[in-house]
Amino acid sequence: MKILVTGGAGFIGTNFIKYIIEKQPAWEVINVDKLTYAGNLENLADLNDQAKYNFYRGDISDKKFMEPFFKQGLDAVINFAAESHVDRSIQDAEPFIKTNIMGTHVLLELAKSYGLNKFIQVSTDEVYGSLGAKGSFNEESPLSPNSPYSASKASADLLCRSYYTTYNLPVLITRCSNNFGPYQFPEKLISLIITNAFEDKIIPIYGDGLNVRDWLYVTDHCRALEFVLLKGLSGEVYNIGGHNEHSNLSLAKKILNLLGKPQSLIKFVKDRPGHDRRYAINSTKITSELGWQPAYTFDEALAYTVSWYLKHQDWWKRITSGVYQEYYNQMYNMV
Ligand code: NAD
Ligand code: TDX
Repeated sequence: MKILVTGGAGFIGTNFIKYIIEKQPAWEVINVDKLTYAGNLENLADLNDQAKYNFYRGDISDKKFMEPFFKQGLDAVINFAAESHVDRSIQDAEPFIKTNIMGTHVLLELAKSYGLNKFIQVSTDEVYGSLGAKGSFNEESPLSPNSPYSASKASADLLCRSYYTTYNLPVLITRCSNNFGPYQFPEKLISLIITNAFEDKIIPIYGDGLNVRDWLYVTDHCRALEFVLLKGLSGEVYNIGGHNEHSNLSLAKKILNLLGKPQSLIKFVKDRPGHDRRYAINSTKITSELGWQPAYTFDEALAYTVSWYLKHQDWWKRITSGVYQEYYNQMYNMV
């Protein structure tokens, strides 16, 4: 198999490439990443001497740049490349439209022109919008995105759907719940709590802290994508989740306990505009049809993640200086 992974220098892409190279050593993996603020090649430095792994810096929305990869023949594309942070999309939606929608369109067009066996669009539960206190999202739930980020991901999903229906392109869409684990950029809740708490900085909790997210360890997401790659059916959507619902406040308290830090670090700040109240994923389909289920419990994966960040302080300290710091200061000024 020869696979093109886009956005492979980001959080989930990094974990996926490391996972798949170990699990499927015969596969050839091409990683194309623009290396935005969220892409970090240092994550994959240990793969540089692997003959079957190659990295190219480029933008998925640049058709000329992307064309040769498709022209030379691919078995599959796994499209992780995206602008992924909701708060950034609220500040400026434009890069989200360009990469998440127009970039996906370029990949679909090239796949249509040159052919392949599978096009996996890595999407998110956020496209379904927000839930009340009960219920969960299944694959038939209506798309009802509330942020520019989720609207851009939903748009890409609809383009993918149309390329399957209209051109019979073998597109599969996955919609996963919130991921956590090593290499997550410390702007997302769990990595932010760990890194801030470690430095005794405040933990900003939006609104009343009772918004609920359904968490999945990143390696379980990567395994699910491997299942979809090997066994998934064209035109299908697969939800991915591990039934781990936690309010943001209870999660912050849990992590502070793990780190032995005081709860007084928690600070309630101005709510995120359009903040989705609750996500919960029904993943019965991928479990019953493809045989996937999570391998890690939430507590063991969280404890491992906390210890990973403690062991890899150089990694996140390099990130939290510079560009990210500017963005972070801007966020605090919004409070
Ligand atoms: P991330 O922000 O950590 O990484 C995104 C990567 O894409 C970065 O390496 C970045 O450099 C690259 N990129 C951005 N624009 C690009 C472009 N135009 N061309 C090429 N590369 C580009 O994101 P992540 O958390 O790893 O998410 C990966 C994918 O999974 C995204 O599509 C996201 O929507 C989806 N997803 C994420 C989560 C989550 O909890 N993080 C959950 C469900 C789905
Ligand atoms: O400082 C914070 N304080 C806070 O209370 C941050 C960064 C977040 N939050 C809240 C907002 C959400 O309710 O925590 C929750 C999680 O926030 P994020 O980590 O920003 O994730 P979310 O908005 O849920 O989106 C994530 O999951 C789905 C990823 O960023 C998306 O890429 C993915 O599609």
